[in-house]
Amino acid sequence: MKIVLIEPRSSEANVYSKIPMPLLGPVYLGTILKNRGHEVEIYNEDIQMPDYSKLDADLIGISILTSTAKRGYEIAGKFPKEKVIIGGVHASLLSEEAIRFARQVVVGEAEEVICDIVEGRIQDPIVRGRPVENLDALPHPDFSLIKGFKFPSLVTPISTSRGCPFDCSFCSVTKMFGRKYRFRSAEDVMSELRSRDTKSFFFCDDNFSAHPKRTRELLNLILKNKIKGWACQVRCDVTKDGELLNMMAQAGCNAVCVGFESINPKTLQAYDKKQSVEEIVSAIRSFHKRKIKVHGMFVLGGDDDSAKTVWDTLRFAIKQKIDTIQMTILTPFPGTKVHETLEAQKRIFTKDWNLYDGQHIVFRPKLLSARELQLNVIRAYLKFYSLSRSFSLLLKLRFRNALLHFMGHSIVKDWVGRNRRMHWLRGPKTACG
Ligand code: B12
Ligand code: SF4
Repeated sequence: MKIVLIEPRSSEANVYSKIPMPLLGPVYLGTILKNRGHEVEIYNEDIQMPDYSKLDADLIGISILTSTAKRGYEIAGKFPKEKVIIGGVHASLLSEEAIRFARQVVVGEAEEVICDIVEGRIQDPIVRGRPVENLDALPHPDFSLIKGFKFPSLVTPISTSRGCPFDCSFCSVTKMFGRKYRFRSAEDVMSELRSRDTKSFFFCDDNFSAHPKRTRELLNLILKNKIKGWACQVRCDVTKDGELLNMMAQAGCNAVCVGFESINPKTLQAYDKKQSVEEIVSAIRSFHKRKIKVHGMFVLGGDDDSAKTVWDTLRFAIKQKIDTIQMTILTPFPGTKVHETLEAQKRIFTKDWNLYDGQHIVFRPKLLSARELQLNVIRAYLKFYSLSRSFSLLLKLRFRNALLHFMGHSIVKDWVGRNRRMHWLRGPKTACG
């Protein structure tokens, strides 16, 4: 059978758009189907746009996040419904919506059901996937299936675990992958790392150091195999284990993405983040001491956040010398606690999923208007990524940070250009309208 899997582009450039990184879901599924003898092509629209007038296949599989859902439904509309299946985080959380555009929708992880669906043994419209218990049993994702994906790639994503025991109120991960951590063995991860033609790796696990013993084993192997230049996502609490942190630095970790979320203690509590501002400060110092760059991610717009919180966050980021930041506006993704609360309080004013990308405000905050929060976040962002700060980094010969700041500047400027009129703050829209 000929199968085409598609990852839709997001409606607007986001902070990461300059470094196209595919979601692993379609690549895992494509690899399984290829190994089964099917003919598979994967399109990531940010990497290569398919020519839809010529594209034909027996089955089209579309992977959607909330921010790419509308585009995904638009793509689905180009094909007869009986050829289309949809999966991914958004489809899993709102399967009743997604099924209007497809013959079948998969809720959750799809590796264990995909062949049965494609080969017609499962025919239910909404199919419950199953969490993969033995992640080592999965094939290594074959990126050559992605049209236009160049080797050596700039960065290759790799996943070594699934699930997260925390349950932060704004996050979709636990609803999608469950609260139980599942891990690949260090050996299996290492054999994947060794096989890749790439300049760097991004461990896209939600928490790379969730299982310190396994992480140590993996770091030892990475050290032995001299794999250099990688980044990962961690929580602040990793820095409490100085020895593990030393190993990460020695094993070539050059940057970490950390969900600091807020410097307002009340907001940290409301998000159920289970970390304090003191822990954030100490974590940044510990990373920097070991020359690991910090990408700090903040979520603004909790009920205790005011305009002052936005500017306090900016001052904090500059004072603590965080290398790069992402100032996301709280987004009530379907299925999250934040969504339930804001929906019950009738504070969500648009369900235009294109706006659910963390950069557009879609609900009424408590202590300031939606417009004020939006403007303050963008202005603070512009200050952080200002040209003067970028040039000053350049003069200090901090080339990597200077480059990222220039990129940040151009992305925020583009955003301002496109959103100057703040059209979505004027009238409500529906999910698919
Ligand atoms: C790597 C990553 C990124 C990368 C690359 C993302 C990309 N290409 O879109 C970067 C850093 C660029 C990024 C950016 C963003 N991200 Co992100 N990201 C991730 C992360 C950490 C891993 C993704 C991954 O590969 N997972 C592992 C694979 C195996 O899972 P999967 O792709 O979901 O696939 C499985 C199922 O969904 C299903 N499936 C998937 N596709 C299909 C298709 C078919 C046909 C079928 C049947 C089944 C199916 O089966 C797969 C195998 O089990 C996830 C968190 C997570 N744990 O998933 C967040 C996550 C996906 N991101 C999220 C968000 C919000 C964003 C941003 C909007 C904001 C931000 N954080 O900056 C942007 C927007 C990106 C965009 N495309 O518009 C949210 C999405 C929430 C939602 N409801 O949509 C997540 C879940 C994180 C979270 N904390 O909630 N992200
Ligand atoms: S934000 Fe991070 S720690 Fe919190 S639930 Fe999501 S993945 Fe887990």
